[in-house]
Amino acid sequence: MRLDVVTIFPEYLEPLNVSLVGRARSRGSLDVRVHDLRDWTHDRHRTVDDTPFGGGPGMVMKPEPWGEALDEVLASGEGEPVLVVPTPSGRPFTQELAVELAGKPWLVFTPARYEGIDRRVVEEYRQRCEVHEVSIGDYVLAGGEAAVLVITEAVARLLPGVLGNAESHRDDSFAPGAMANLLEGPVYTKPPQWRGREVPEVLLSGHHGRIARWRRDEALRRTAANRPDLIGRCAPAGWDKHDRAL
Ligand code: 6GU
Repeated sequence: MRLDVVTIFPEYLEPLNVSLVGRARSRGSLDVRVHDLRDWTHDRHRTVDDTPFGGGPGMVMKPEPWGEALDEVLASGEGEPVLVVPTPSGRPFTQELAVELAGKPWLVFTPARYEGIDRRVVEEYRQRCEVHEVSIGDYVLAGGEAAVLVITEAVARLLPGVLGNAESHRDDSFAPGAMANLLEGPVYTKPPQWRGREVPEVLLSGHHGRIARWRRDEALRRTAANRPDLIGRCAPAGWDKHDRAL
């Protein structure tokens, strides 16, 4: 998969050299290219923003540098690019959208600063390619770069060969399947006793059916406590059959 990021803070994307995404890059599963938006300005001050028409606070990113940058980036590869525009006004980023984006060959991110990008830019590129305006949650960041890191990590770990164990996203919270819409429960490793605290006995029992049932109960408890909004989206019908199969 190819990823392009156009930003006025290229150094903000340094974490893409680290950990899972960094490894995916050095192994060749990911081709990441970070571009400085100011390379497509032509004035002495490399201006990327201006005051909003209609008045109001803050500044708006000018359309011309974005247009020149995206024209050049989109022309630099073959295949269908998908534009991902991080914005607090976008559609919520979910695991479902992560899975959808992980199936695309080429993502182009346009993280903005200030009050956002002149609206005509999204309108222009909607006519040329698939565009997703995406928000990572109900809070406001100073810019979209952190959102690009979030989305990239969620997508990269779904790519074939990027996670060590292909099974490790089967049980993810929000993954489809029997446990869909339940948060993951607690996990334990050795030693079996630590500071007087025991690992729940059922996990040492070797009884896969009982373990599956216990994990589901814990997952339900956590979901009810932390995300009561998800409980209504659970499908309990398949649960017992799922447990007995294990
Ligand atoms: Cl994608 N951008 C900004 N600036 N703030 C956000 C966001 C994105 N998602 C949630 N808040």
